[in-house]
Amino acid sequence: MDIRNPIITGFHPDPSVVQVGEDYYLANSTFEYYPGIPIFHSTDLTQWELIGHVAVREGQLGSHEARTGGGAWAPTIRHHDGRFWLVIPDMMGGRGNVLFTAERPEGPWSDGVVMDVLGIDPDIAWDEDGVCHVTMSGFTLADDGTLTHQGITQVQLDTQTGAALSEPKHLWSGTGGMFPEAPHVYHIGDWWYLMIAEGGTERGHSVTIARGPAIDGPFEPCPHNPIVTARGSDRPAQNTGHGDLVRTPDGGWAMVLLGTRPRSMTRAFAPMGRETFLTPVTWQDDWPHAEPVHLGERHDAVERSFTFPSDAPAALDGFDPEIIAVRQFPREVADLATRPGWARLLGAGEGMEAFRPVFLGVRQCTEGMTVEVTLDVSDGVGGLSMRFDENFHLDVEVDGSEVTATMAANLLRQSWTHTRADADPVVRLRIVAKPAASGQLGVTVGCDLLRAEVFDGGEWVGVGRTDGRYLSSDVAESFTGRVVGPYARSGTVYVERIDYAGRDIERGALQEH
Ligand code: 6LW
Repeated sequence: MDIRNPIITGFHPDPSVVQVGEDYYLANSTFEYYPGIPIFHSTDLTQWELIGHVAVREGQLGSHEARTGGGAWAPTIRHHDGRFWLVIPDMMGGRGNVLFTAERPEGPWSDGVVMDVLGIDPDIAWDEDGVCHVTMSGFTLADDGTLTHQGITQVQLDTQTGAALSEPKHLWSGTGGMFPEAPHVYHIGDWWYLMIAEGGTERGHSVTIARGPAIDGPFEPCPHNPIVTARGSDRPAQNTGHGDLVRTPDGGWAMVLLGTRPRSMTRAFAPMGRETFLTPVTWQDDWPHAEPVHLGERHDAVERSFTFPSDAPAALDGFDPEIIAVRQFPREVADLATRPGWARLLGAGEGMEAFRPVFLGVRQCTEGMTVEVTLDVSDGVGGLSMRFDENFHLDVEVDGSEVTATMAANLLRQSWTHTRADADPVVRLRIVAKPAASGQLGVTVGCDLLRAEVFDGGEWVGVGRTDGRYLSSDVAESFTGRVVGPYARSGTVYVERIDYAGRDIERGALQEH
């Protein structure tokens, strides 16, 4: 298999995959962003196309109120009884663990049933008698509100009501790594397998597996656990773990899993957060062996233009399905009807520090990139932002002739201003991420160099520049990745277009730095 990892680029963590005939469908977590839970389609496991989302309506997820780090976490997608099933933890302000179903993978998906389980990362599977089992990273809740981790637990489920039909049963706690989570159960040959992630989703991440005679065990661990990890290695793909097994088109096996592409000499900073990778799996003595996850050669340039309304066939209310918004749907952020060809943003008095900013973004999906926006700021103040969350963002904002770039890294903040020579209310702004070499900014820049620029007097003028390490999942301690796009602070800001141009760096260059 010619694998060009990551198979799905930009922040797309916690992948789960299902095969139906010759088709594959894959789901990811989306946290506080809408539309929620993308569904991708492939016929070869390497080329994926976004075909829909599970959460496109109010009420399906609680992401409107999701706290930072919360929202739609790790899904499991399965096909059973002629239908698609997806279970997901909707955390920290969300609904809890929710079960969705759909006749077709692109949707529409159901409103969702909240399952009476206490845990995260639910898996859904049916035993030989058709009994539904939900397996999760389980918790118990004490009277004083304390949650205690219980390892991997399982209950039988009434799929109509979401009621648990049995007490949680402890199945396994892994091999001793922290956070045993992301369980999936499979019936392969004579065995039931329980595959999990452990070690935490950072550099210690791994996949381990156990097998037993029945869906609820007892499980014996694989003698060569972990079957996947990048820990202790200097591989360009790190954090590898949180996998789901699948048959390949030629009858073999593979695993989809999350990983990162961290940069710097120490591979310490991941600008795009966790992305989706693929690695081949072989079997020996009824145990799986996975290959270490390779980054692969990936030099295809990405060029995308987003206009309003979108001409994408699956456009959501006129918005390209790749456009995402924070704790609200793009349609709640922008109005496409007022001025044909423009998205209208109404500022609410706050910029990107807002819990629910007036912002539309696309994921950074290449190691180097330029995102440019064209805005009309005649009646408002707004700009372009590269966001991790409300505490970590780089903004370039226009207020009349003043252009201000601000890097916010939690409690640290630095601003630069530039006075425009041009008084044109239609203004072009861009943020450039350039995988950097030592010596830029006068210091060693180990991740990438971020530049915020305005088109002024016929040329691009730098407003501010900063070290991309501040906008990495490691520093922001974030489950997501960089998302870039226009926002409004106050008044009316019109957006004409968002242009993304990017490419990955040569692998040789990555080794060098
Ligand atoms: C996911 C869990 C995890 O549910 O992070 O660190 C959560 N581990 O597996 C969000 O990706």
